[in-house]
Amino acid sequence: MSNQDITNSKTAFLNGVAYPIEQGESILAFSRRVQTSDNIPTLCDDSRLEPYGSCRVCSVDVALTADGPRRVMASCHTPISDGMHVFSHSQRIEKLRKNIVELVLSDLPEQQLPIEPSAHTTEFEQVVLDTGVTEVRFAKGKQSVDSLPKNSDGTVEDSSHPYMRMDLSQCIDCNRCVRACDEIQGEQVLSVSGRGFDARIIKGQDVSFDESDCVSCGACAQTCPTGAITDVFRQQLAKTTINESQPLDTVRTVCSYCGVGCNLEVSVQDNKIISIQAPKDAEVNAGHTCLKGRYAWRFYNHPDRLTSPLVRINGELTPVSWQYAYDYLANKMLAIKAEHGADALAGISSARCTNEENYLLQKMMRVVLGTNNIDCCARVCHSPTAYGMQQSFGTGAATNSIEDLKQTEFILLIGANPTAAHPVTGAKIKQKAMKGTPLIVIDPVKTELARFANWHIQLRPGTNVAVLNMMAYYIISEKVFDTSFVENRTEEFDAYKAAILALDMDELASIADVDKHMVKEAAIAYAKANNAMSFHGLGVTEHSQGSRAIMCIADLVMLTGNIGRKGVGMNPLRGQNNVQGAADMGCQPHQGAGYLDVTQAENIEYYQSHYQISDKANWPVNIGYKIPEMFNAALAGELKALWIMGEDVVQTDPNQKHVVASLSNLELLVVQEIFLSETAKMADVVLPGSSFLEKDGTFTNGERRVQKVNAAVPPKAGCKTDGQIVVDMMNALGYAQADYSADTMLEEISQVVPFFAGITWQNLGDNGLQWPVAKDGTDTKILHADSFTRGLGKFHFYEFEESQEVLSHGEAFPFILTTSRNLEHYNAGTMTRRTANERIVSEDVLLINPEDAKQKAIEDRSKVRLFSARGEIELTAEVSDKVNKGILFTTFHFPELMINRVTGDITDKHTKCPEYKVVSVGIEPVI
Ligand SMILES: Nc1nc2c(c(=O)[nH]1)N[C@H]1C(S)=C(S)[C@@H](COP(=O)(O)OP(=O)(O)OC[C@H]3O[C@@H](n4cnc5c(=O)[nH]c(N)nc54)[C@H](O)[C@@H]3O)O[C@H]1N2
Ligand SMILES: Nc1nc2c(c(=O)[nH]1)N[C@H]1C(S)=C(S)[C@@H](COP(=O)(O)OP(=O)(O)OC[C@H]3O[C@@H](n4cnc5c(=O)[nH]c(N)nc54)[C@H](O)[C@@H]3O)O[C@H]1N2
Ligand SMILES: [Mo]
Repeated sequence: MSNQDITNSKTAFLNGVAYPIEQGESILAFSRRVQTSDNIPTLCDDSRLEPYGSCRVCSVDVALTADGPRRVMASCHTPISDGMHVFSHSQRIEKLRKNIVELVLSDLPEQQLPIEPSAHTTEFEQVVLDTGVTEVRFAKGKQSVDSLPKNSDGTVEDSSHPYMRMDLSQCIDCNRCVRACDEIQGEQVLSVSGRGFDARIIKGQDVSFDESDCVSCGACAQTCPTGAITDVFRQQLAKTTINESQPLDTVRTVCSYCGVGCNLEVSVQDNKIISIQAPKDAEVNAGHTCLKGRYAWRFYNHPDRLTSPLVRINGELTPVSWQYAYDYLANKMLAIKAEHGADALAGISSARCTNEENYLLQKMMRVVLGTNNIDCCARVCHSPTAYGMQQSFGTGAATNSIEDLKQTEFILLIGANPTAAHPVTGAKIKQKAMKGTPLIVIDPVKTELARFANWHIQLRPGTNVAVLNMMAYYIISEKVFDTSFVENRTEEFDAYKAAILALDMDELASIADVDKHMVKEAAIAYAKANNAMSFHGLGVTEHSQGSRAIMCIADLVMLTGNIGRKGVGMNPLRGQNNVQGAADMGCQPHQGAGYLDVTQAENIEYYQSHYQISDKANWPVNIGYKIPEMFNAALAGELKALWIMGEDVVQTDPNQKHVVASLSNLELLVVQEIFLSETAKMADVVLPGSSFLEKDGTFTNGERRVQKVNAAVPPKAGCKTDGQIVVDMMNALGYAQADYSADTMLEEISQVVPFFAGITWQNLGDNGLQWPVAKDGTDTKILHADSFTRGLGKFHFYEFEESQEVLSHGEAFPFILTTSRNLEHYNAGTMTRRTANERIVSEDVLLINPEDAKQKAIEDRSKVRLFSARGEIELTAEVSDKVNKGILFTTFHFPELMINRVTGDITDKHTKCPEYKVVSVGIEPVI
């Protein structure tokens, strides 16, 4: 752009050339945005952190006119302004930079100078190179290492952490690690102790990494410019495996743990993964992940990986060829279909697998085999969210995007523990709360975010409907609801209002064990906020009144008009990396790909014409089995064959004894897995699939964002992508399906799923697109902007009902157990238990209130017996005031304990989602 073209906009000059400036940017940000070759070097800057201005390497000359007097300013700190002249590489600036870098070097242990550029140059070494420093002219003074505490062998390294190592002799006091811990993760584990020359970074009260409260997100190691904090594995490999002369390849992909959908940058050499970091330009996670995404990936080439198809022969799972396995399966499945009909077969797909793989599995069940018996883990997770939000709004997915947290002025968090389960989003919520955004937490447990809440409504598990109705009561009776929104955009309000106002607040407060004044204050504050976002999790859904509680949240959102614009909305924190996608792709028994009701004539015709079905009599027209119904049907002998792709139902479904009995009664259990999970151990045929690091496809995160998954390494020897396995099987069953390829599969999906219309592999780009995506490729960040998908939003009233679990078993088993997850482990734990996360957390522990512990003579860290009407387990108790009297809490990650031996058969009335969150149990010490 010439100087004349831009005379109308605000401009500044960089080394004599004019560029337009943007409101509020610093000189550094300006110079990086206009991208000249004159890079300004920096040490303490990280674009994700607040400007710090301590290293002064980014200094530039600044003048008001081209020839005016110049002043030296820190570019990271100084705002650019109209007409400013910036000189980034004047002689005196270059000299200043050299001096600074030499001073920094003089403080560090002896370095080899000049630095040889290599493929693995650190950020600091690059600055040394860029500033042209080839020698240090200053005398070596007292070394910073001199003042560091020493290990017994005289070294200064802290190697207590499985993933990160700290060597402060390499520290240049840029404080990026401290700021990353504060500003990105919000953990405040790192700080600076001492002053001047003696200043050094400490963890907690100057303890080792493993003794500190570090949550191992790795943000410090990722930002450290020198290697003072490094990834252990990367460092080990540098000494052995990595070829230093060869640059590492990097592959961008999406994490396969939770539904946040963090982008990952995988560094690879010779088909081996060297490290994983978070790309800074990722819209979802902007250079941040939790320890699972960043570090818990070495399961991918663990020796326990399955590497051959296995068929049970004479009672033993025996390695066979793929062809043998396919022939065996095709014969068996076709024989079962011929004898018992297509509905004697069922499939469970995997929310850990790609959209394309999920789509293929439901296609195999519906199109090739002819049954709607297909479901996925959304059943045991957020099926009530999908159902409830469909009833209220017409679409069962998050209405807004996580980036809206930037705009919101109020947060309502119900039954979700995102600092453990969705850590990158959890950290964002925590940052907001720490900076003063009001927060309501409704949770029976004092979660980490509850500590930051203005109102922690610590209800009894199972009483959400009571508390949410109380909130609605106060919002209506205090007349703080949004009358115009209610009038213009909703229906059935009058009946709802009458029912709510007839409720007795004292009765509900006593049912839920909450203080009605606190509920009132919180409800009014929520209603009065200009823009409030609500988030919810399994503490809402996994209940007998799960779907109803969802509709109660939707009622509150409509009452307060918090829908249809930025910074508001109803946002389920979807669980698995691709649970949103698995349901979108039709892995549900009542809705096909794109959520079309499978029983409606026009939808049946739609699918039949897409799949060019000639034999229309064989097309399934009835709703298939939901997962709990599959187990019941197997037990009753009606279901004969079950195909499970990547779900460990034996460990994760409730009432394990019942699950095992059901699976044992099948004629054929097929499991597509990467490990011999508890379920795979029971299978007749096991097929070795591939992990997300070994395949292409797409995952859809909890904000409807479809993102590209790119293979970083090829499938482990002997394994195939899950998509290819299903394709092979479809062919073996006599259906011609082309080989698995992400882009052609996506093309087929975009023709069937209406809200994928404009999605192609090419146009997904790095940051994906949020559905619905119109044919022209326009995506949607906010749903229900001008009208709801169903037209008007619909109010629903439900009265609180006590769970049948408590009614039937509460007397004999007087404690209520609620089960959740911890940060370090993921669901069945097949993956995280095969990483060093196991060194950080190695068992499920049971939290018990101090009063209960005393009364039951249970000591902290002692073994207890936990029993219910279904079964019993023994585990370690931790005495904790995080739970109220009468409430127990644990996780379900370790098969040695198998917590689902004690959980029960009660399910949500509308969707059959299990009630994992309310289990009547007894407890006693093990003597
Ligand atoms: N580290 C890690 N991350 C994960 C997972 C993992 O296993 N480990 N799993 C992933 C999956 S599949 C999912 S679905 C998500 C789940 O993530 P979340 O939805 O956060 O699920 P949970 O932690 O099981 O439960 C959330 C909260 O509900 C509370 N709760 C229990 N009963 C009630 C109740 O009656 N009312 C209310 N209001 N709250 C209640 C619990 O105390 C808990 O704090 O996490 C995903 N992310
Ligand atoms: N007590 C209790 N139980 C619960 C819950 C609870 O809160 N409390 N929560 C429930 C919830 S929300 C959920 S979603 C379920 C989750 O239950 P699951 O879906 O059973 O749990 P995951 O550990 O995610 O298991 C997925 C399986 O897929 C395998 N896998 C991973 N990647 C791939 C792949 O690419 N291909 C193939 N073929 N396999 C792969 C893993 O090895 C693992 O065995 O657990 C439920 N169980
Ligand atoms: Mo889940």
